[in-house]
Amino acid sequence: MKKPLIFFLITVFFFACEKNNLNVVNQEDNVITTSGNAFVPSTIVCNIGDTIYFELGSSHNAVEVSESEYNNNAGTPLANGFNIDFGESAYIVASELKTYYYVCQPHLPQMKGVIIVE
Ligand SMILES: [Cu+2]
Repeated sequence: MKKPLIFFLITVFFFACEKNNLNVVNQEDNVITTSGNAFVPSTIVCNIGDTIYFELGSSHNAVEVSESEYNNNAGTPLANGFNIDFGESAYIVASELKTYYYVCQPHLPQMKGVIIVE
């Protein structure tokens, strides 16, 4: 009687692994790099729970700001927002259903980006 249960658990385990791998593939698409004074891409649309990777050039940072700071080309960090330092490779998890606004502080007003979580 135990064999079907073990088979079931193994099947579930493999399906879980397969789903994980699919997520990893999606995550690899969510990579933000820098080129000149721009984030590439400057707009990312992702799903809640996705991981977003930043690979910043040495003269660029990525600081989350409020929507109004973003619209005013201002760089005051958002309280409890993400703050990725100059030249850093790091990631965030899009854990909130919202639009994340971020800027590169020394290259305002032109260097800005958004992450739209659907
Ligand atoms: Cu910059």
